[in-house]
Amino acid sequence: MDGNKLSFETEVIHGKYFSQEHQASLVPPLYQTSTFIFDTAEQGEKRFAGTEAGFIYSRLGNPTVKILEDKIASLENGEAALAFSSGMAAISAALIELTKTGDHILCSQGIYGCTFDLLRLLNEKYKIEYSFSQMNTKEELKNQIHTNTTCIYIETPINPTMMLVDLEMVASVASEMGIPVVVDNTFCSPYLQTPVSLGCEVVIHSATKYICGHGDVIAGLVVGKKDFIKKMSQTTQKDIGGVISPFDAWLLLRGLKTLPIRMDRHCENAKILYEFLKDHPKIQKIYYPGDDRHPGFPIMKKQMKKPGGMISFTIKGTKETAQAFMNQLKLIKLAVSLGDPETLIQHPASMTHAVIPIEERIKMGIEDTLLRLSVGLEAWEDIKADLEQALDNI
Ligand code: LCS
Repeated sequence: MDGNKLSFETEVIHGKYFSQEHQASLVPPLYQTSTFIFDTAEQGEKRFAGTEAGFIYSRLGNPTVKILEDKIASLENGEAALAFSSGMAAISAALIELTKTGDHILCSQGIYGCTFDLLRLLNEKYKIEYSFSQMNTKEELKNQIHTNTTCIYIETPINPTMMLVDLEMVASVASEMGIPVVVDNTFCSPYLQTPVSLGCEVVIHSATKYICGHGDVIAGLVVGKKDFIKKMSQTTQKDIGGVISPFDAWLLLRGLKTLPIRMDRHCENAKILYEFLKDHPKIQKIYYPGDDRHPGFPIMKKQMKKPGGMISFTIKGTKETAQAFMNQLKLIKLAVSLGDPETLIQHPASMTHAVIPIEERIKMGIEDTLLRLSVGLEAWEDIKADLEQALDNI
């Protein structure tokens, strides 16, 4: 603990919640209301004019949602945050805020399928350009930044290939050129990685995943500087309107309290399962940031607290072999999403990344035999036994 800053494990429980403002309720209350009553017409006028603080209407702000936003801003070492109805609502609001017709977005060599589709949509409708970069060195990065680049967009680890990007390196190049770096921190959660501390300006989450942690909410978050967040709250959030419901914010506040202990368990289980899978004769390649043969291993050591709970691997054989393996699983659930208590497996080429044209998909390393495992919180022995029996049966 330094100064007044609480340790992460304490902050997820106590941080940014002031019970005296809420009838001494131990748990942040759920303000399940669409609108707020003004004392007078003049007060309503002042609230709309921004000359008096206070809630107006839940698309413009809600006390339960505000507690979540303040908490996530603090956990990410950011200044402010906004909560959205999905990760995609968060990403689209941030990208629309940062770009206009003719601008260029430089992306990591691999992004979630719907984020790719969003870039395509922005390109087709608004002529916003995009391209991909491995971002391996400063020189490579500098060469791929154009004069019209207004945003660098990164997933690290990349979904689903688990490749890593050196955030400090990218941020140092970008800041020299005055370009904001946006990081999708979904695979890490703020417990494993805080991009703002490495010089990145904007952090995004699909809060649907580890932040919720229970597989029962779709939600998104954006963290950034106060001015940026304020501007988004008055434009791309208010007017496009992809706000979170107070109940979902309440569920996220509940889930957040156990984020560190859940992440520790996800990471512990993943490490054990990686050890089992890495030399299995039916597995061709394995992608796990904790693997010391993984190209991103030194980056993982530098910027992540632990390697995370996600493992991808290719099965020897064909797409059909990979599907046959999935069909043999009994405990592990065949489902997209990640970060849930249940171990989930999915086939990116035909599921989460199916919208990406095959040439691009191959460049991103998404082969037809690639599977992505979101390691859950069950006893590792049971997850391992299920993987083992399914591998034996193909
Ligand atoms: N960013 C990343 C890295 C994601 O993996 C996802 C969803 C999103 C953003 C979008 O968030 P959402 O709107 O769904 O809250 N990823 C999914 C996946 O890998 N499987 O199912 C959804």
